[in-house]
Amino acid sequence: MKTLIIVDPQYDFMPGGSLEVEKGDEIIPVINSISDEFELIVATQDWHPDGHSSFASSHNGKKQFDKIEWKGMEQVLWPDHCVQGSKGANFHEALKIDSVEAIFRKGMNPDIDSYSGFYDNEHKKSTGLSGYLKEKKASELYFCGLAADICVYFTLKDAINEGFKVNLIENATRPLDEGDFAEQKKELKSLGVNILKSTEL
Ligand code: VGL
Ligand code: ZN
Repeated sequence: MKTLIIVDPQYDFMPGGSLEVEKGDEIIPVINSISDEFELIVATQDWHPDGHSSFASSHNGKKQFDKIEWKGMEQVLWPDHCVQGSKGANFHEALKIDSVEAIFRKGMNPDIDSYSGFYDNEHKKSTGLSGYLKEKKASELYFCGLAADICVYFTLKDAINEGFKVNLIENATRPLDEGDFAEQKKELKSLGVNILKSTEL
């Protein structure tokens, strides 16, 4: 079953948001234009408590985008973003959500970040997305959303490891860092990810 997964289409990742992705809002009309192609549509939502450990503001003397060692892993310190119940955590209002069947939230544990829509960054806790997709017999997954080089990238890698057929709609995603994303696309292709445009669906 052809399934669309929309990663974190939230205001804080849009221009003007606290962790804005350049031209991030341009993906919204593209996603709206392709939703009829899919039998199942789900979304993920970054959903942090106030004072989350991934926020620079939670660490004395640290600046936004500093990197620290946290629980044995490298952690980028982000601006406060997608705080539960805040405007920035909401989906872009122009996104057609009537056909989104389920929303998988992530990043609620204050001590651990969660880029992927499937697992936290320690790979300890599942969001339930994989089991949901398998129960729905959703074998062919198409991904879009923000940010291409962070949450979309880690979601794609987990999707491959979970055994799904993985596609990335490249004009329905935007990266924080174009250079990082260019490298990641090479890696993803070598792992079997099909990268296509929305017009090729
Ligand atoms: C994201 C950084 C921190 C994302 C979420 O959705 O790409 N990036 N939290
Ligand atoms: Zn986050």
